Amino acid sequence: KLRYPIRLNSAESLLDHTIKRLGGSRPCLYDGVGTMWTYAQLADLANRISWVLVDDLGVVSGNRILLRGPNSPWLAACWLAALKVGAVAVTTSPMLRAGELRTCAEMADVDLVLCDERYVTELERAGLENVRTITYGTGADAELAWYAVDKPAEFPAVLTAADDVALIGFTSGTTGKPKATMHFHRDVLAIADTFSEHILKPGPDDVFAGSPSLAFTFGLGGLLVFPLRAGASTVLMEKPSPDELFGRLRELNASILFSAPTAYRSALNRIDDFDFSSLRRCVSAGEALSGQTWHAFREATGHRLIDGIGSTEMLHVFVSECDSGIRPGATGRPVPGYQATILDQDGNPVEPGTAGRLAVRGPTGCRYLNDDRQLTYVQGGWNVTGDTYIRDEDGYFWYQARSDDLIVSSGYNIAAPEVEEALARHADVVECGVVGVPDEARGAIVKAYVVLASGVPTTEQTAHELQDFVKQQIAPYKYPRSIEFVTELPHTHNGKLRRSELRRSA
Ligand code: 3SK
Repeated sequence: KLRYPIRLNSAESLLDHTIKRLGGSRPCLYDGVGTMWTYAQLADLANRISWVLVDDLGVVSGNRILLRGPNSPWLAACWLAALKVGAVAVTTSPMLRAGELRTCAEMADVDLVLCDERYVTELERAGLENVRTITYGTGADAELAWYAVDKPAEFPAVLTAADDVALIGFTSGTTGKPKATMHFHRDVLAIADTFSEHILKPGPDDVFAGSPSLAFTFGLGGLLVFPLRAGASTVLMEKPSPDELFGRLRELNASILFSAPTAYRSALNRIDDFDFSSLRRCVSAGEALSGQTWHAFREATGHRLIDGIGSTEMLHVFVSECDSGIRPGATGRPVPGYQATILDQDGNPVEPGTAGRLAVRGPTGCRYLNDDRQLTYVQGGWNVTGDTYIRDEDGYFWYQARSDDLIVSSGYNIAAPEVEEALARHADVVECGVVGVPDEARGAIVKAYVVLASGVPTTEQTAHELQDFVKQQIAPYKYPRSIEFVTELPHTHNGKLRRSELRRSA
């Protein structure tokens, strides 16, 4: 069982304690374009930002600071500073549009926004009232650098409690209304001391790399928390495509890679262009990894992909396996520190071999902010996920399907109703229904069935116009890659759309 002191500031543990242990001159963050930050340099910047937050911006413990920007050393420093001053870091995807940003800011009751200077337009469009925005980054106009320049390089971390909220992360709900999940300071360390410690087993010489955003807790753990906890270094590139990332692994000397099955599958098509020889660990999560992809990757590279399932609710991965413990096609067994079971519809455990809902408990757990869905997610002490699994006699967990209307496409969770809502705002759309359909490259893609207003041509041009329209309304990765025009949609007796029927005909 993990034990942490009652008073704990996770940013202090990750930064100051690592520096005490290993010294400040070790490499810490590489931005992928020429600048390497040592631990001392990152601490210096995070401390100066901490002073700005407290002295210039009046931040006090418990204030919520929304962070917006792509992966970068500045984003990492802002996140660490927010935690150091006892505030709550509210991480958001840089792809969010104005309406989505407004929803997140309102749900989290945000007091301040720290925004990458290149990402302010949508934030301005969001029109947040009584919320100050400070821009950060390396450009001449970025405000935070100006405030920080004459601040002290040391900042004594606020003595937060282990159970104080450190972080709010968002996850898309099945209704399209996002859910805000709260995580304590001890949770931040617990994900490193469970999955990372037992499955990745990192040391100071490891170099972490990957493409997930720090706004997704998968990326936050894999590209920031795990490396800092181990005194290792990490590469924070801005939105690298899989090809770009895989093409640079050797040059970056990357040893631990965080990616998704879609990217590993696409790498297999061009395997001779990539050099995976510096890697020690390849993590695959965010969507189901097939045994077929696992074997093909092993054959092509010699590496055993490490599959894992986690959730924003649980902060990171809770079922996984490594080395010779891996069974291709199975997600794995509960990570040490976690327990997992399969429950039937009434919440009772089922026998091995029977499909049911995966439920988990351990040092982290679901705490929704102000959301009734807490009552369905946590039942009898178990966190009941939205995934259907089978456990075999040996305790391995095998993924079967999503239990709800969430579409997992290239690792992105996309709520069907949210895409429907965006499409339905178009004047030519009378009605629409959105489902996920299997796709070899992406796991699934978003498909929309659309009833058009009379006289509107059912052409490719109309489909493109609708796709562009959706991209303007919500984060572009949510747009329907496939659109089929129909004359009517199936409904239940009380008028609800029958997505299950659309799924069957897809
Ligand atoms: O499996 C996932 O989707 C996930 C979500 C959050 C954090 C970590 C993971 C693997």
